[in-house]
Amino acid sequence: MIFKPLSILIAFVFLVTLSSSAQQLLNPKELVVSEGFKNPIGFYNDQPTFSWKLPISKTVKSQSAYQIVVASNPKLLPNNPDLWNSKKQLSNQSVWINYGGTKLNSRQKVYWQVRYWNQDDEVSAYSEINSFELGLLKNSDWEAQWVGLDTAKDSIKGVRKFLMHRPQYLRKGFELSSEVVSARLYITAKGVFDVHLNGENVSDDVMPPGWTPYNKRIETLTYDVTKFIESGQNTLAVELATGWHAGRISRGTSVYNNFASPKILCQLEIELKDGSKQVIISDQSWRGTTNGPIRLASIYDGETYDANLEMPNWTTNNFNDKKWENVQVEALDEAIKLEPKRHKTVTHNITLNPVEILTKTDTSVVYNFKQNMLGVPLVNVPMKKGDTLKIRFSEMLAPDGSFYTANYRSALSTDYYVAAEDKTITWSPKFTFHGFQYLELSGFDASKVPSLDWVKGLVQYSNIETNGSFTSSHEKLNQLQSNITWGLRSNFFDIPTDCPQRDERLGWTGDAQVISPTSMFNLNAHAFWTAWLQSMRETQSEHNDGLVPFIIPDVLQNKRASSGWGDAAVIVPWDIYTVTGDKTVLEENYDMMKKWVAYHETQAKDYISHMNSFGDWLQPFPLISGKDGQKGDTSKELIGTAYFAHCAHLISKIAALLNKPDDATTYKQLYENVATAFEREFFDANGAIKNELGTQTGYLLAIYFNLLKEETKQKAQKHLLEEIKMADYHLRTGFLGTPILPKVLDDMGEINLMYEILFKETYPSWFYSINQGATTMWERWDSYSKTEGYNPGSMNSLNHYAYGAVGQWMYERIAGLAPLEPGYKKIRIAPMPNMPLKSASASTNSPYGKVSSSWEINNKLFSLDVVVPPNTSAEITIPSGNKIDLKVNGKTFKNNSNLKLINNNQTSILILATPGAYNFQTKL
Ligand code: RAM
Repeated sequence: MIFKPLSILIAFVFLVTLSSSAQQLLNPKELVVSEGFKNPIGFYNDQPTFSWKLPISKTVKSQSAYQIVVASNPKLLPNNPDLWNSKKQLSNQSVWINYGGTKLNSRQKVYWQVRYWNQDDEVSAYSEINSFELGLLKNSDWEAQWVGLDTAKDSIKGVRKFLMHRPQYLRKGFELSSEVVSARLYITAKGVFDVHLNGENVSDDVMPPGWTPYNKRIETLTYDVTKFIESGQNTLAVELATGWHAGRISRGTSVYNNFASPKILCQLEIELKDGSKQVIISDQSWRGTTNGPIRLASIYDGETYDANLEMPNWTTNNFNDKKWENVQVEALDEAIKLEPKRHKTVTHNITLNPVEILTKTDTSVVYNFKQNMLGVPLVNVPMKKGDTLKIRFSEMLAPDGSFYTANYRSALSTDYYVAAEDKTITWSPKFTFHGFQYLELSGFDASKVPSLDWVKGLVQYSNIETNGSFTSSHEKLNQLQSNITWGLRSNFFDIPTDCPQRDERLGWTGDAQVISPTSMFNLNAHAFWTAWLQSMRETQSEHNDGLVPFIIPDVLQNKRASSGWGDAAVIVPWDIYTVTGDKTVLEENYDMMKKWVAYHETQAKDYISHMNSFGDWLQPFPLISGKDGQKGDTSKELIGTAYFAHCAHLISKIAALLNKPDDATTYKQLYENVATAFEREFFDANGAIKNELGTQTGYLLAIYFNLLKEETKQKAQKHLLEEIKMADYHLRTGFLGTPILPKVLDDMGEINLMYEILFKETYPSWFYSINQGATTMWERWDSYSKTEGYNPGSMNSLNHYAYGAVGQWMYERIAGLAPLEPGYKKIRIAPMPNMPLKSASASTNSPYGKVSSSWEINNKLFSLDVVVPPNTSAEITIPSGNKIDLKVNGKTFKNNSNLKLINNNQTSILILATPGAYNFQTKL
């Protein structure tokens, strides 16, 4: 009897919960701040934006309103947000909403939640509470000082007489009187570091803090170290090497001083149980030595480790540093900003095992990983006391099987390990990296037979998640996609680089400019690019005339720019905006863009550019011989003028988006003036290039950048086709022409031709390199051949991503997936099936969720699967004029609330789709 009313009550509560949860919309998910950060600590941005995704649900098509609540304590949410309450905002925007609350401060932890209203004005539950915690935002937040040993005085002279600083070991003991509630370690270096607390590795970060223009800004890292610290005695220990800061890669120009001894800056802030706070800083009380096991470490030249000099327990309390030296101290410099790192650090993300052992002699062995990569080896090798293991790297072997390193040029790229005992050693270098597919070991215990498990390849790149995938029925096209992806992985080492292996590895802007759209399909590289753009702005600020050097960070310091390279200042932000819809990247870089175009103006006379240029870099079969031939046959005047006009055009569009109507008019006018001059100077009435050599790239730039009157353009298109025919339907394009060739041919309706060029097997073509064994993109179309070996050109990398820019077209048109409105608010699904493909499919994570397009042809039946995420819409083009036969999810197509026919002609059907998953089928 007693239980009865209770069980009725329980049943009632259950029913109420059930019915209310049946009505309640699913809450928003995948909350992020700014460029995709999930619950970050040490966050860089005190004016973040907020983004979330709507759930996939029948009742949620779009958002009609949202509410964000932000508080300093999770207990205040959702009803008492003390920092910001956006209130209900009627808006379909679910991404990049600007924070509009109270000013936030360094170290502050901020909690937030969001809810939305759907298309029927039904409200969701609030999302889970997310948070972000700011890092140290200003130099004045630092009590610590730069500390380190004077390593310049004991350094040795390395390649080209550059100083090689001995790596340093620095430590500090401290005592805590009470237990720890929470602890944050804020740390950075003029150099690269690895930090330990009480014998534990604090993080897996590789070579932090990464590479910025160090004379302007050094990034800082924040680690939650609560679990590493205990009451009583503790030890903080740091390994430090030159990295990019004073290493040979810095080239020792005045800004990047080769004599500057590396230093660390760290501040450990601890909250104790007794309510007090204790701060341990880098200061004169630290001790250091250079007599540790890492003897030398250089990005280009490799690392040397001597196990005889190991210092057991040096990172723990159990060590006496009496014989170590006092450190030198340096005050902070107001001119060098310390700012939290604004993108992910490099980490070890993939482990590769070698696939075969190629050559064995008594003293050496060569391993093949069958994949070119950037990384370091992890060796597990039997050694004899006193012997030195030597590890060399190579991208390909010479046709006779010999180990080839000449294309590394002056980069020695060799690691050494000196054994202290007879035993199997386990070791990996820490402050260098290599680009390689083959690895040679020598100096191991010759009595042992080398085996595959002696080595592994630890693949390292900025810890960016994979964002998309592309696959098809064609093996070589899939290999090309794989090569593109590996090209990206191998060149996203904190900054976008040209190559990972030779004495370069620099932030070449032209390469970046052409690859950014493809990179965004494959990797979640939003923050990666915006971080590098900050470095670009800082570098440009050193030049009063708006010059953007062709390498960022600018180690050359030669005050030179190049058209097609510096234009990254305008094109990369635009590309990132197109893919993300995040206007922040346009706002942040707007002044830089204008200054760059102002620089264009200084290099032009009567709107014709005379800017220096690398031209259509590495165009095959140049008519000009010698070194100048590397720039291809398209004149620098034509290229410079084309980019001048294009950048002015982009700025006019960006100005309109940013509500700057006057600028929009001014830059549109400038674009038109330059375009008119361009046509007058370079094109005759028949649409042929005049005064200069006619090239594929010359026509491509004119057409793609919209620089010709309509009638001239149509004629120019014919000349382009002739150029292609004269090249026997092969590429005659270098770094600048290649990425736009597919887009132009596509716009011209020349899909068959583009497929023909893309599927060519002979030189120069994408598949040619695959036929020669490529597993990454190459710098030259013929960087290597199975019979001839390496191209003898001194500049010849097998891991250069520029020609991978075709990846964008593979996603957009082969599989058929593209943003129609910025950030995929509206999506274009328009696959272009063609011989020899039977199927292709791609997906990518848009800011609104996963979007995909996947088609197949079977028995003349075309089938297309698409996924359109919530809060977007899609225009879907079915490549068949046969509306009668069109089936959707197995049923004959009819207009309904989800799908509407908007056009139908002889070759295609155009349908507007609301969010959902659909299958379309039609006869071809
Ligand atoms: C090479 C670089 C890069 C290119 C420049 C012009 O040295 O590798 O790819 O942009 O030259």
